[in-house]
Amino acid sequence: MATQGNNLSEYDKSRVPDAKEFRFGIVVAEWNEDITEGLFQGAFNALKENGVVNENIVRWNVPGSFELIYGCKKMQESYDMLDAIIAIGSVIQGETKHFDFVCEGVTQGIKDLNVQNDIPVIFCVLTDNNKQQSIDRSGGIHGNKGSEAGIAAIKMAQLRKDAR
Ligand code: DLZ
Repeated sequence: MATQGNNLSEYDKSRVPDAKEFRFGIVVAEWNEDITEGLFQGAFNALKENGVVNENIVRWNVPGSFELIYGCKKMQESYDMLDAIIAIGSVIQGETKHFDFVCEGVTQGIKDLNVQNDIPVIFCVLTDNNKQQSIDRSGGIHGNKGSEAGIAAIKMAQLRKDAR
């Protein structure tokens, strides 16, 4: 039997719904591109492994994590047939307070989109103290948070369908 474990990053992959009929959007921030591309690959692969076809995955890029809010909002409006959207970004602590403002803004912004609109938006934004922590979580020794976001998107797409 699969166990949850103490590590919250461990999703139970045995209970992922079949996703072959679902459609997903992925919005990717270009800031810290090496990290966000790793996250994108993790999310994309997780969707494909669970039956999603290429034609049912749409990707948009935005400049930085702060722009994920507007990008996801416009994607919700432009593609109302989507079942879930994944917002991918990487914010890394610098010498100024910009880190705090971007993290706060994107977190609240994505939260607002989930409250106000019907297509769930999955929060896949790394907020790390240094680049190594981001590398470790985007396909490194601590796995890939993009993969977890892909699984979360499928589960939320199923929840939305069941709740109708
Ligand atoms: C300006 C900025 C800084 C300093 N750091 C990051 C970061 O670590 N990760 C990220 O995704 N974006 C960063 N940005 C850019 C902002 O997200 C945004 O693109 C600009 O403030 C313009 O709105």
